[in-house]
Amino acid sequence: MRSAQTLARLRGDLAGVEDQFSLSVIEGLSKTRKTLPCRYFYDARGSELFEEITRLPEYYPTRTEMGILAEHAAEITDGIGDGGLLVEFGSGSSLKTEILLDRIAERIAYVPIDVSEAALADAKARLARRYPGLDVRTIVADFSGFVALPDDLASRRKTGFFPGSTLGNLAPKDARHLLAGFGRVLGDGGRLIIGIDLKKDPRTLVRAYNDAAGVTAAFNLNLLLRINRELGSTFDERAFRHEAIYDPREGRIEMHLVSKRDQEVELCGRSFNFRNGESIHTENSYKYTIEQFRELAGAAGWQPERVWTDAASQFSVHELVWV
Ligand code: AVJ
Repeated sequence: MRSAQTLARLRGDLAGVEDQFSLSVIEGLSKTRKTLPCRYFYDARGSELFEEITRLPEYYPTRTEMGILAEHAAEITDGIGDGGLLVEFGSGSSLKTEILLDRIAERIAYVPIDVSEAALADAKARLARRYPGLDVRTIVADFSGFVALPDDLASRRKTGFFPGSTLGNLAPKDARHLLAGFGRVLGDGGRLIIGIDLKKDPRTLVRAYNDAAGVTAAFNLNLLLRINRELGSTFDERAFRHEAIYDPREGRIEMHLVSKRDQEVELCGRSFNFRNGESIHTENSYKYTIEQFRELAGAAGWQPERVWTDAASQFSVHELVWV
């Protein structure tokens, strides 16, 4: 563990490095146990590889969640209500949302929130064609901060939508804070529909993050290529291998990039050393039981209501109310 002082000194050294990406990469690689933040997986190539992951036979979450949403769409959209507001946190392409919009588009307003202006523009154009009666109000923002909803819609009944088990990337404490933040955005009486991956046989979990075709490996290794391209570093991606392990104590899948040999990498005028077998921890994906997630939601200030799951109990979709 590094002391707060060491980190503060490191930040001081980084005074000249202004952008957030290089800052977090340098900070992560300077730790005794090296890390890289998983939010940087999603450049153009990474987003393409993630799309490919969602279609893999081993990666059950996406298709299972979509099956649950489709099967229970009537109950879920009942909760949104006529004249309601559907607020999606990190909406991306808004593809899963269509399962709900198919039933209620002309009776609600839809507020997709995403950091990518381009993704929002694409989604808005597609939705306008598909649902001419839908009122779409895009907001370019990072959903981890407070987002003010449009003033003229303030009195509407509000439902947040956060599918994909994206919450699983956060440690429980951070997950609790994010959930509480959603509550503050949606306000009293607000609802949240959230997709959460469930605990299961570790072999099934590990296979989902270490597929036979090697797509997840390419997705993980692409992070090094992105860092080379955007920060001018000298990573040789062939000198690292993808690893996915399940930690039953933490209840999480961990993805790592493991160095295949002793090596040195140059980045922003610094050099970083990797021992043979040393890992860079690139992602956590926490898994919950239904009860564990309801407890976490409760600790964040949400009242758990209905929960829907698939026949094999692989994935869950929860309805929460902010009281
Ligand atoms: C989109 C964050 C939910 O953790 O399952 C897929 C990302 N990483 N395969 C997940 C991911 C490796 C995914 N989330």
